[in-house]
Amino acid sequence: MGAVDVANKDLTASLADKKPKVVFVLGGPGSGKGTQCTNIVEHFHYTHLSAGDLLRAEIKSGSQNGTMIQNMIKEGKIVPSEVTIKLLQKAMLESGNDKFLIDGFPRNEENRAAFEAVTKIEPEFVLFFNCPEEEMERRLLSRNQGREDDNIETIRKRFKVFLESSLPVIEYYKAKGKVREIDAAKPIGEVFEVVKVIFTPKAEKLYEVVVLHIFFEVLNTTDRLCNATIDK
Ligand code: UP5
Ligand code: MG
Repeated sequence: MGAVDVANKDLTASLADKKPKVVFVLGGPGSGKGTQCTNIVEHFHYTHLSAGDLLRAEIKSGSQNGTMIQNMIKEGKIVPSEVTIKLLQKAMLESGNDKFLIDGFPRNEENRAAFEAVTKIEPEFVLFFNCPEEEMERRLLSRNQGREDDNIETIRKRFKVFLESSLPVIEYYKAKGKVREIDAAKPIGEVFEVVKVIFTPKAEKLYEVVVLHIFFEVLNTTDRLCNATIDK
């Protein structure tokens, strides 16, 4: 066994010890994955790992894979699973947290199967931001963050890859009852209201219902007492 294999095995073993909770955040380019992940982190204390951001950081770091990654991103193509999975594993281990939003991954069936096989982690659920292409295109063309893939030619390629390769992953998890689909065409705040309900623990939701019920009971009783006093 080579030194690289040993290092990979160590990564996997240490991650398995952590038993992390993972939510995959999927949706087309510009559907709002990153924007909503930032909100979720603030409210629910997850660690946000954007596979795209990790790959872009890898380019910047001058790693030996940098040029290959850069070329693939420019073409809207999917970077080989082993590269992305290693970056995700490393980021998960380095974080002190055990709750992760994995944004923009898995992007194809091979990504999905490789992640589960290597890490032995199954997502708790999959958040799917569903947004029409015209809206996503409008958002990407007005983003202005200097991303090399935010030009109309690459955007069209990214849409094609999403439809052909990434949607089947969402269908796979749908068949397992794991997909929470959200209408992502709405304004940011409205989308987050729906997201919030999905992340709020059941016990907390029940508590809110009980509190509301008690509140209305008290209101009713007060109303009845007032009416009774007036009648007297
Ligand atoms: N915005 C957001 N929500 C809005 C709303 N509700 N209403 C109005 N505007 C809204 O949002 C995009 C823009 O829209 C922003 O300006 C925002 O303010 C506005 P953002 O939250 O950034 O959308 P997001 O879905 O994150 O878009 P992004 O472009 O990041 O998605 P991609 O999936 O295309 O990009 P990613 O970085 O994940 O991947 C880039 C490339 O890396 C891929 O094409 C691929 O080549 C490579 N890659 C891999 O090979 N493997 C991987 O696993 C991951 C990436
Ligand atoms: Mg993003």
